Amino acid sequence: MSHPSVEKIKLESRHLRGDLVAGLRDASTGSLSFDDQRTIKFHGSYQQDDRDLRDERRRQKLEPAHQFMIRIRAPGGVFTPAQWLGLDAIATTYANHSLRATTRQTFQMHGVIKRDLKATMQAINAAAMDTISACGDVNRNVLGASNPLQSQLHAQVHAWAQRLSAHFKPATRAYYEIWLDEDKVAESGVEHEPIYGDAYLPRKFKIAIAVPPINDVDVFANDLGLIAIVDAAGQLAGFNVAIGGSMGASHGIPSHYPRVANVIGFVSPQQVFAIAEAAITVQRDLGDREDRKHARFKYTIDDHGSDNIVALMEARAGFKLQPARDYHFDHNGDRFGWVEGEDGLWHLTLSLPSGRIADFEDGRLLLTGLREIAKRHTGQFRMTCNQNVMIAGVPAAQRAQVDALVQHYALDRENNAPSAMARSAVACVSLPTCALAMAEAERYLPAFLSIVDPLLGKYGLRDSPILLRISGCPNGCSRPYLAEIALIGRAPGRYNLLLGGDHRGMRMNTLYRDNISEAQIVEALDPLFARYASERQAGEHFGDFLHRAGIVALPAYPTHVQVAPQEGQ
Ligand code: SRM
Ligand code: SF4
Repeated sequence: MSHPSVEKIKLESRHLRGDLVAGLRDASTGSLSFDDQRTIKFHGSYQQDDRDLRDERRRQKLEPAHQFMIRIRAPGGVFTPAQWLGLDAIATTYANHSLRATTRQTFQMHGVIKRDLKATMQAINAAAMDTISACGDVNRNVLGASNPLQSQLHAQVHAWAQRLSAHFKPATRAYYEIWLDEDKVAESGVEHEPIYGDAYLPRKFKIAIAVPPINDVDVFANDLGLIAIVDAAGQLAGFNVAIGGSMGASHGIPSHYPRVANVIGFVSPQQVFAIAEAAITVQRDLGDREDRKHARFKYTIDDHGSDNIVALMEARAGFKLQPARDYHFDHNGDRFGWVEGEDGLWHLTLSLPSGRIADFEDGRLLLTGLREIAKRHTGQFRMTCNQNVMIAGVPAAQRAQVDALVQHYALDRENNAPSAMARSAVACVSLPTCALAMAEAERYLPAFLSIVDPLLGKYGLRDSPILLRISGCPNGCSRPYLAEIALIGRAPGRYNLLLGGDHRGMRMNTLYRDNISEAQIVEALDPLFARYASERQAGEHFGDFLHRAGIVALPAYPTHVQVAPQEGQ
């Protein structure tokens, strides 16, 4: 059966309403119609099925075990303890008893069945959160640095993430009508989407704000990156603007490639909305609406030429970009353990196993432990873009109480993980819920680490912060192309091995071995670890070493960040 194109579905959805109300009421199936499966993404949910059960259900002639993933909109990734407890209660009532911290600073819940979907959405709303445009062809969750050291700047950047998220929220009241029973305010044509228009964007659009020297948001992996520039007094002077980052790729299709964003200039805080709106509307108007694999902003930029796109953005914004300001990134990972903020409050970053917060069968009670902290905590929870959590804003006097709970519930990979690599490793969700997965990722990470750890130990590299990222397919949800070592799923048990990203999120890695097994991965890494251990220079990171030693080639544009002329150049 042929299906209408996503463009047609969007246009005919009456501003994202589709037939969702009727589809949700239909008790004869656990599924939604093809069209509504596309429409519901804009409301922050994906229809999935448990792929572990697929074959068995097919054999039994049953429909797939349909279920829904729900993603929270959380610009800047900040949650109050009350919101945390709300999410915990929702996950244990309606979902699969786990919360999944994502690489975009928010939570997903898996396993919600259609019958419970509306009640789940209402519970999320009652807990003062929503899921609007967490997925779909719109601006997605806006990332903001979680850097705890510069508390004042964090607050400002967080406010910007909130503002941008609110500004680019679709205007339609569809979400409120469908999920919260708000009176119907509009039928077709009555409502107006001032930024998106009736067909929304050709594809998803992502914005992130980084605060140098920490690139914890991987700002260059975003369609629009803002790099906070601080003046001599430590105040926010404005932002360098970077455009055209995105990780998605396909095996064997060279025209579908990952790309880092390039820095195109500087804007003052007063100019941020205008330049962001210019980027989004240029992409709305010029983006490819025929081929969804070629529809991200990066392709619009590469097809039309970066200079032309920048000129168009400037014309729409009504001003010229200033020359980019000087900035420097040290690293793109999280810093674990306690740090004191400028305001004298303390912040504890805990390393979570691929972001999965559950009570595991092996006895680790992460969900329970973090719930106990949330019951007592008076500050915030800040999610990082590396699937970790920060217990933020803890008065010095309350640190011991938090420490005791962390220890009691063994909440921290920091203490439990044998290697620095294990602490910072990121793996996407992949199987069993992700429809696009080709190989395991989250579920494979512990097994892979248990094999690589002895290897690191053999060469005295357990304390070396080598960045490992695994994705179950080339879409790159763990941003694997920016890792020093990446595994990208090809088929069950088989991966591409990519090497040589830097530790600052500014240089992508390159393909080292194609479609290999676990044994072959280990065989490939062993001699490289040996050489790194004996030949590295002081402070040299693994990815940089691989380049200096000529083991991987310096990747060509667009695989490393290019910067427009900076002030004074
Ligand atoms: Fe992603 C699709 C999970 C961050 C690039 N991503 C998916 C879907 C929804 C699969 C699908 O379309 O059916 C995955 C759901 C799996 C599941 O069962 O939950 C999924 N993506 C995730 C998360 C949960 C990964 C994680 O382990 O944390 C992240 C949720 C982010 C969030 O909270 O909003 C997630 N995805 C990313 C990132 C990283 C980022 O944004 O910094 C990327 C790379 C950056 C980018 O956008 O290019 C990413 N996801 C993709 C793509 C490739 C897009 C492309 O333009 O080619 C797809 C496939 C698609 O859209 O067709 C995808
Ligand atoms: Fe699924 Fe692929 Fe994204 Fe992993 S990278 S969550 S397998 S789409």
